[in-house]
Amino acid sequence: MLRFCATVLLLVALIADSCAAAQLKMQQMDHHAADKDGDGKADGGHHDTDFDHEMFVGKEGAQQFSGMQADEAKKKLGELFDSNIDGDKNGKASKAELISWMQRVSEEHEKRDVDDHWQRFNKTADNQLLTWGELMTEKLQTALPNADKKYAQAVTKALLSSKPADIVKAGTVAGLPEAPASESDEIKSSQSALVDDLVRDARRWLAADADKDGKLSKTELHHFFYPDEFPHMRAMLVDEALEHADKNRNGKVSLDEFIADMWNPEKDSTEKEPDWVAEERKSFKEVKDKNKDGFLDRGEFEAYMFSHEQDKGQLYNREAEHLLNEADADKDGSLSRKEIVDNLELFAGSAATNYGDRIGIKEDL
Ligand SMILES: *[C@@H]1O[C@H](CO)[C@@H](O)[C@H](O)[C@H]1NC(C)=O
Ligand SMILES: [Ca+2]
Ligand SMILES: [Ca+2]
Ligand SMILES: [Ca+2]
Repeated sequence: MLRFCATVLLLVALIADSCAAAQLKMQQMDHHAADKDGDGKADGGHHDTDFDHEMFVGKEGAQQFSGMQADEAKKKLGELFDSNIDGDKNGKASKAELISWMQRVSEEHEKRDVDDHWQRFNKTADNQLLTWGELMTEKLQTALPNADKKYAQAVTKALLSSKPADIVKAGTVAGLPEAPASESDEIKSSQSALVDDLVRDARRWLAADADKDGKLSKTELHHFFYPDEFPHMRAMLVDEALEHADKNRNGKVSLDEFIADMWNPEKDSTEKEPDWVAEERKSFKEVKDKNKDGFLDRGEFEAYMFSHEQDKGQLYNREAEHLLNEADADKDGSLSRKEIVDNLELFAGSAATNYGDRIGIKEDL
């Protein structure tokens, strides 16, 4: 159920407001984290329609659709079906076609996201290389505290003179000044988030720099932003997730650490432990902890993170099943053009679905 993403991607999301990738993953993660019983619906029966829309037409597509009138949106969805979704042109989208379509949507989204970043780094050609300093320059555009000028200058200096290997080794950024006592709590906590963020970036940078020339090519940058799809990024992801889960830093994850990593109610909360947590406890003991020593060691943790169940292919598979469940009116196991267009709200949303909200927005503008 992609729950390892809770570990990995929560952290990613801390980072980068600029990282659309992380945001999408976060939503995937949230979506499934809310669906503990795996029926494709968030528990309580409500399904996250934004998630469906992003899976089916992509984030950018969902935005486009949301600006359309229903009839225009239906026309566009039908065209999409004819030109792209129904690969073999038999008038029906099979489960395999749905999956392959969603994969393409995701690939295109990633490509656009990497292109966007490339442009933000002021790179004009694909064969250019990105330096760590340029990454830091971009980071400073959003991360820089604007309250105290001297402090901001010191942060700038520390970031621009930092080196990824040093950051990973030290677990922090050398020379990064303490936020002045006079600064707001917000700035202080954003500084500690910045350190976490940079440690993570540095680790990803080193793993992504496959040819070890100290710079990232555009392909390497893709691996930097979307590490979970590339085998050579796997060890780094395990390090990252372990760092988060293994709170007492003894190199293994206890049952308590494992559970706290996914369900961590407030101290004085009266929230009752949900059933899925009990199931996770059971699965920890019976499945994940293979040698039954009460801990997940690195190998066991890695096996869990990259188990079949967590696989991206499984995500598409579940989503295709969910869409079929919802929209396959004649139960022939595939979706006709009509079945898709009739379910516009399921696949892409429309102006009609939350008419009130959208009108409100338009009037404000
Ligand atoms: C890109 O160029 C703009 C304008 O010259 C500059 O302000 C910005 O800092 C540059 N971004 C990076 C990442 O170097
Ligand atoms: Ca390189
Ligand atoms: Ca074990
Ligand atoms: Ca059908």
